[in-house]
Amino acid sequence: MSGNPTAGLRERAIAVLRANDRGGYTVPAAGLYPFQWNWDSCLVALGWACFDEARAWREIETLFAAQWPDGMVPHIVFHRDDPGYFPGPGVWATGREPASSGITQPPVAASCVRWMLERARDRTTALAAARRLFPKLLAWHAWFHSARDPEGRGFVVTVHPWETGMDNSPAWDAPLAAVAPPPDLAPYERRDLAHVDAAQRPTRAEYDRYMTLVQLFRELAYDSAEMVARSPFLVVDPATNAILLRADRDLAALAEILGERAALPRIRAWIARAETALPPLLADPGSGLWQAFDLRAGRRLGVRTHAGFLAFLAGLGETRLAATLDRWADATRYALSSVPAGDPAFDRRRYWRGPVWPVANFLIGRGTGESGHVRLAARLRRDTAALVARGGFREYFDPLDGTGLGGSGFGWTAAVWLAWVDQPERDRGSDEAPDPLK
Ligand code: 9WN
Repeated sequence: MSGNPTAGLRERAIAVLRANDRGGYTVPAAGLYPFQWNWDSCLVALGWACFDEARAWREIETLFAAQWPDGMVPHIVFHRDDPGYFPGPGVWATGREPASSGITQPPVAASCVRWMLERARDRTTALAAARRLFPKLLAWHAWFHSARDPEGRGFVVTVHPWETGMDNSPAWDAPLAAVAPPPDLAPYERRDLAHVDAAQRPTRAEYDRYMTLVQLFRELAYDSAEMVARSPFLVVDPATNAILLRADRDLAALAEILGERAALPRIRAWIARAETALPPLLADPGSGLWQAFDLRAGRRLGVRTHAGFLAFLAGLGETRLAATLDRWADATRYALSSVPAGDPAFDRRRYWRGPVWPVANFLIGRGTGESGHVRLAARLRRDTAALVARGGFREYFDPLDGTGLGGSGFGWTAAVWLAWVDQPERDRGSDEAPDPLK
């Protein structure tokens, strides 16, 4: 329809995924991110599932082909080398086949597999793929709940900002300040700045600390127990924990559907432990916002970021958190800024320190919608639609004027369009249902 700003975007989103397809896996953005990233791939599969289900399943299976013997699924798989990104396989030097990094990323896979299975038109292919994936998903979750929660306390720990997927979030400023780059830190050259304006990326000081941690983990031969024992950066990330709890619930649902009932007691125990441990550890008493906890300093960090709203995705968002979200959204032209406007850390164009991320809007929108806050969910969806219609499939956006930022032709932004923004009402929660806030 002429005059409709969203006309043609479905076709353009499909074209983005096809252009980023490297044969079995999808790069997040050509040039800037030339490999397979863990949570990008799982979310991108939701986009593929809207027009090519077989290809969607292949995306997730390709990722899990790089699973480590201990169950860990790496944050990057280097199917082939590419000089356009740093640090590449030679720097990580994990000695794995296929080559991969030695840290992980938020575990969205089980949730994506469940969504894909429940919507599948081709049930036979979907059931077969889900059956193959189930033991691998279970092994990854088991790794999280043991290697990253060795004392069984009900929360998992994170050893590198890259594991959170929200690299330069202001939540990591204090714990990262405690990471001292050694005098022998190997010299390196960043490649991201060849693709994106430096004002929209992490700083040199942050990269020095990212690389200090990589160098340490390499020296520790990527031994999980050693990494947790020795990493100077050790945090409880609200995003990773909320996503894992949600993924555990989806894994339990998968176990029911697939007849894998023997796994249920174990999964239910993980869920029960997390439900008890997470709210008192992470929720700010005033706002209900989940905030990162610094285990080395022994304190909740008190830093406000959009990650805290993922409590909804975990099924643990309180009513006062919805009121907090409402106020936060009102403070910018486009919701949801990654840091609240007016906060001293707010930096409208710098990556995870202010911009709106469509992928975060999707996860938070899902959670709020399912928790009954449908007006908030509809708002996140509407603003995401407006940003993409205005600026294209960018990595992130300025929350004040909507300028598109970071990478272009971005995989998970296209996927979020296909799997959420462009979906019929039944798949995104009714915009008309009663809102508990009203
Ligand atoms: C480091 C690919 C990834 C995302 C992360 C995002 C960014 C990488 C980087 O890009 O991180 O893993 O080099 O900046 O922060 O969430 O998965 O899109």
